[in-house]
Amino acid sequence: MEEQKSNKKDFLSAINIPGITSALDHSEGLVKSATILDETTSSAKIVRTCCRACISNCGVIAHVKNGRVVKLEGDPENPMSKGSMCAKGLSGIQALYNPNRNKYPLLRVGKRGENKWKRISWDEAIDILARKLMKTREKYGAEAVLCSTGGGGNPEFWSIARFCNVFGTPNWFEPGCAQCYLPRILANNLMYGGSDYSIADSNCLEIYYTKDTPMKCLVLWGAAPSYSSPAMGGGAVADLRANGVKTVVIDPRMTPDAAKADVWLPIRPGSDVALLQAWTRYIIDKNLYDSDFVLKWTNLPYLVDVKTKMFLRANKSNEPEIPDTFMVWDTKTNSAKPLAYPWNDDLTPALEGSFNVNGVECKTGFQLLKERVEPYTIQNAAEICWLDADKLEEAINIYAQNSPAGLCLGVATDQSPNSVQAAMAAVILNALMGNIERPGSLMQRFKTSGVIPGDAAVSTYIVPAARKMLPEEQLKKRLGGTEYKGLLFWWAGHPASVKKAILTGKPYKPRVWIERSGNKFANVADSKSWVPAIKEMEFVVHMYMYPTSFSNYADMLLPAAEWLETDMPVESCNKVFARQAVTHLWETMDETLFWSKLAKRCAELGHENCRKAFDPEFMGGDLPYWKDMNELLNRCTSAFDMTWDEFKKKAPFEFLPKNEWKQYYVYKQNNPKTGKPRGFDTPSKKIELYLESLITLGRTGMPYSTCELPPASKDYDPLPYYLEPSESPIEDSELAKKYPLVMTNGRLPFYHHSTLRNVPWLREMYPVPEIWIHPEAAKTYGISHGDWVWVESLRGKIKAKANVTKGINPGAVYMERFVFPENYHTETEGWREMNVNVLSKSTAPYNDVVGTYTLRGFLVRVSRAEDGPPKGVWTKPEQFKAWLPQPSDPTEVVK
Ligand SMILES: Nc1nc2c(c(=O)[nH]1)N[C@H]1C(S)=C(S)[C@@H](COP(=O)(O)OP(=O)(O)OC[C@H]3O[C@@H](n4cnc5c(=O)[nH]c(N)nc54)[C@H](O)[C@@H]3O)O[C@H]1N2
Ligand SMILES: Nc1nc2c(c(=O)[nH]1)N[C@H]1C(S)=C(S)[C@@H](COP(=O)(O)OP(=O)(O)OC[C@H]3O[C@@H](n4cnc5c(=O)[nH]c(N)nc54)[C@H](O)[C@@H]3O)O[C@H]1N2
Ligand code: SF4
Ligand SMILES: [Mo]
Repeated sequence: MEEQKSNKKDFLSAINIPGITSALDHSEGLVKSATILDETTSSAKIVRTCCRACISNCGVIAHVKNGRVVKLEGDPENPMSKGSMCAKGLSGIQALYNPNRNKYPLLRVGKRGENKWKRISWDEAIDILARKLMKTREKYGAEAVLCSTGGGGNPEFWSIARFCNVFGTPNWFEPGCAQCYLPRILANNLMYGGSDYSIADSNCLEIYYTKDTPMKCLVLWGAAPSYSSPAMGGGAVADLRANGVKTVVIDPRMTPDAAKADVWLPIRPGSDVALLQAWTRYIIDKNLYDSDFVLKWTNLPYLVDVKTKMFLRANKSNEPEIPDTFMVWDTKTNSAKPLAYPWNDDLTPALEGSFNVNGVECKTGFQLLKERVEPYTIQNAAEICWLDADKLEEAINIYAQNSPAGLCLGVATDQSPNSVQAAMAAVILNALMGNIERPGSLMQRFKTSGVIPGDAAVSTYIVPAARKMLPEEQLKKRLGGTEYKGLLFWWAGHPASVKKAILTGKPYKPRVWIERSGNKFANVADSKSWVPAIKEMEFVVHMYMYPTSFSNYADMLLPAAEWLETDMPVESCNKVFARQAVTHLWETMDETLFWSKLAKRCAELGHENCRKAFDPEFMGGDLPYWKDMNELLNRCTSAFDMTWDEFKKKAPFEFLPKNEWKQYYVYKQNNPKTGKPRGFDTPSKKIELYLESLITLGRTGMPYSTCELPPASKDYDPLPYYLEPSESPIEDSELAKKYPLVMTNGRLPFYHHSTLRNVPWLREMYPVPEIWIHPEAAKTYGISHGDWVWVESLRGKIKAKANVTKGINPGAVYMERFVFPENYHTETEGWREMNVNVLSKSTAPYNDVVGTYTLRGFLVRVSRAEDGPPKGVWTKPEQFKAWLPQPSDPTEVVK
């Protein structure tokens, strides 16, 4: 306990929230954490590792004494975190040694929710579970097994998809996915084939060597890296600003990044695509775009058959390296002509216009885009988005007049049914200005190390998803899979369709559920609506580091390892690092191993595909399952001709010098097979701003499916369109009378999703969630700063503490998801009290491509609560003492 006290001062001085502290000082090392060494740790063993308390992978130096971690500090060699760590990471010791950790596998003995368990061995647990899975498969089909994972922070996201593919169930989901990142990476993948533009997810590797980039302007659109990527993106953005990069922030709230922006646009939540369209219209109208790049390297000059919505083709290619030949309108000869890839100087293709080609009505892609954005004048967008028209125009000009620039989306636009369209519109805005693959732009195809062998869409995880293992007939049974084919990019299911199937039994009923993440009730929309569904399940397993509210509904609890107990290679720009276990506690297990053990037991019980998944010959190029972690890790580090042990000793090291790793203008590189420029990784080799492949995806599942699927109920739209939120303050005046405020959310720097509410240091800093409300609105509803308030939507009612601030759009309110471990075994179960997902919406409309539901931008009302905080909730520092680490805990010395 004393040790904890003495370190707390260091902790508070070390936490890094760049915007809150001095943004300008970041390069000088807010957390040049070497300075926080003290005498209690100086004789300790030093272990170099990487944090994983959120989706970043900050470099960490752990101090270990007698096998016990006593201190954490940032690793200055990490090119992205540069020696910084945030509050979440620095409090890792309190998470690791938390007395409430899941320590052993447990089997329920009392009634569900009674919290009575018996300890069993891992072998027993895996055997019981494997038998249950096999029986379910035999009786109802493998599809009756449902798995779910956390997206944010699970170090091995794909291990669950892999198990499902091998076992034969198409049904797993993640509460992020269509609500997080998928819309963005899908749009980037289909439109140009490279990495996306999302700093908040610790991407955009262009920005980390901040002195080298010629970037002049950065637009943070619904992204708050100083909160969501404090030690990495937040720090880099602060350094860029210090170097003179202009910033524009589009966010309903005055975040630390907004506070330092050249222009802040406090947009109405959920209205982003209207604003994106207005930016496009303005840039086209005023001829601000890079016309040479647009003409030569995007597909906008190609002619589209207005009726079929498909491009006219002079011929089709069967070679993946060689694109089809498309038609353009040649203004010199006034006729349609094929344009041989990549360009023909003899032609003068029209960028805009409508033409008749042999009786077929055609328009260029550019013309269709121009018509699409036509309604979104500055004035209209200002009205729709509740913004000041002059500020809006100023913001566009800052972006358009300061190239090279980057326009970055965060997760905000992923969280409404208009998600994929926002992601597409942002690619369009980057591409129109030529901000792709040039120095100073966010969208790049830099080289990678090969240490991450995955076949997965997102390659920060070492476990590949083994998609081909899922039989075609099983893929066709994926709940929501036919309608929302964009999910195929992540090979995932649609949560709302899964819930419906459990409740109705149609088209069939999932019966066994393995869940492996934090508190699901905090992360899924309309969380109350899940309760009857969970109760329907015959068998529920929860695998996590701690029990959560979800554990109340489980029949088996499995103890997962904390990041300080796990091993994994980590890539960071042009360097590789080793996350290495610094200790092992109780009987916790790295999940990367758990899923292979489960597959092995199923194989022993007669599951043929599970057996084959261990056979290197059968798996061919795909990674076979591993009997232990060393086998997997050795395979990964073989990319460097090293064993994991050798790698651990050598790491960190550069896998390429900075200048070779950063490759710009990849599209201009010669492709030796064709003798032509390599182009972009799209069917046309051009940037596909008119996204024809979205139509193909909706009709067939290609290019992501392993077989042709039946078409979705309607074609996906190849151009972005604006969809007004279904609970609209503008169009539904009856509803808006009852629920007048638009609710939104955004990251808290102290927590990662539902996690860490059991960490004393963090709960002391932010014990209960605040609702941000503008003084005008607060006055209207009789609320003062610090009041307890009720917040209600059509779906439920929760409490929050009022933060009355001018830093929010007057028509909007903001609060985050929150859970209370101190209440897990009470009536409210710790998730019903102050969790904004009690209010959010999981019913239609869904995004047409990926099925996104409404986490942000729905309507609420607020009123003063006379009776103080919810029952049982802890707010005082001394209350958290119960969660302090116990010095007597067993600890294994890792050699
Ligand atoms: N209203 C609203 N809802 C939201 C959001 C929002 O902004 N507003 N955000 C959405 C987004 S973007 C996301 S990504 C989701 C997040 O939803 P989830 O990912 O379900 O969130 P958590 O389960 O809280 O976080 C996952 C946690 O898993 C833990 N973990 C790490 N390693 C392991 C492991 O090996 N095994 C197990 N079992 N667990 C491990 C980590 O603590 C990690 O933080 O929530 C979504 N829900
Ligand atoms: N501390 C912490 N860091 C995290 C996480 C965490 O839970 N905690 N989660 C990780 C994950 S999984 C993700 S996806 C990333 C997300 O990282 P970010 O994209 O930065 O996520 P948020 O802070 O949720 O949302 C960004 C901003 O969008 C604003 N916003 C809300 N509604 C709207 C809107 O309608 N339009 C616009 N333009 N802006 C809006 C919010 O006020 C917020 O400031 O963060 C990652 N990092
Ligand atoms: S940002 Fe914080 S929690 Fe995330 S990896 Fe870095 S130190 Fe850990
Ligand atoms: Mo996320």
